[in-house]
Amino acid sequence: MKQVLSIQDLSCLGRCSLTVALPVISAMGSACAVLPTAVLSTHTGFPSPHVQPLTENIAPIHAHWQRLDVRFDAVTVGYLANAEQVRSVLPLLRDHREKGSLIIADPAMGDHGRLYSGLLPEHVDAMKDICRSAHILLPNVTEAALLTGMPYRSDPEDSYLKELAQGLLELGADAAIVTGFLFPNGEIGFYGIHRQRGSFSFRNEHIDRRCHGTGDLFAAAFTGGMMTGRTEQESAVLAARFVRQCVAATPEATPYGVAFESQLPCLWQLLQE
Ligand code: PXL
Repeated sequence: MKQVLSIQDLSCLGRCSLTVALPVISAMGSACAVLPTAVLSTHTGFPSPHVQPLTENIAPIHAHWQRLDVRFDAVTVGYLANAEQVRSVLPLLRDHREKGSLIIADPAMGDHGRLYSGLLPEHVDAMKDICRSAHILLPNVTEAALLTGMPYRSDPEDSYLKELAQGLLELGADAAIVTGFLFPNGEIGFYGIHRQRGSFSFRNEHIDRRCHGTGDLFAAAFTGGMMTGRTEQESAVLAARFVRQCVAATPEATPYGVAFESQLPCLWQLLQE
């Protein structure tokens, strides 16, 4: 059985980060270990959440795993609470990269052209170092623009996406997939580029229901797909189809996240196709 480590916050309410990664990666047949980097009463899309960073736990947990000689097939990293916390995750990522883990980074730090509430501009530079240690990057358009220094565009053309994705590869990853992009014809999709295998993209009917946590859901399903031996492109298509099914099953847009629970059995079916 494949072993995945998911490094991100535990938001007690609001279906994102670990509360999405654990069920999805498990349902796809991999064991999911967790490194909770902060506890929040809710994600930061709710007003004034209680935030307790757990930064001081990261190095001792890493040290214990080193003594146990723990290895993971993949290490995924998502939302981190502040720049200091981002920096504290780096030694663990570099260590596991050397041990042969696939490092997948979803540099979750903003949307709709802005940083998430509570994050400071220094977060972007720190996140660039995480991206330099990763094999695969999964940013949305906002995050890709922040990481590459390109302007954010809400209605970009293919040429802009291509430039964004190529700029991301310059950080050193093997592949970058810009997710959750709304095309001018109303479809939603992703644009990916692989250093050796070239570019790929995918479009889906867009359901106009602004749901929180779709990026986290995509990253989790993508990781689960990679652990079944699929390529980046195949895993991204699988993840995009799963996210769409989950959004379709969500009765209304609320900050409580995507109603993915009823779709977990369908995930198994998607894996059989
Ligand atoms: O879905 C990304 C995310 C994860 N974790 C926390 C967040 C957000 C986005 O707002 O606030 C705590």
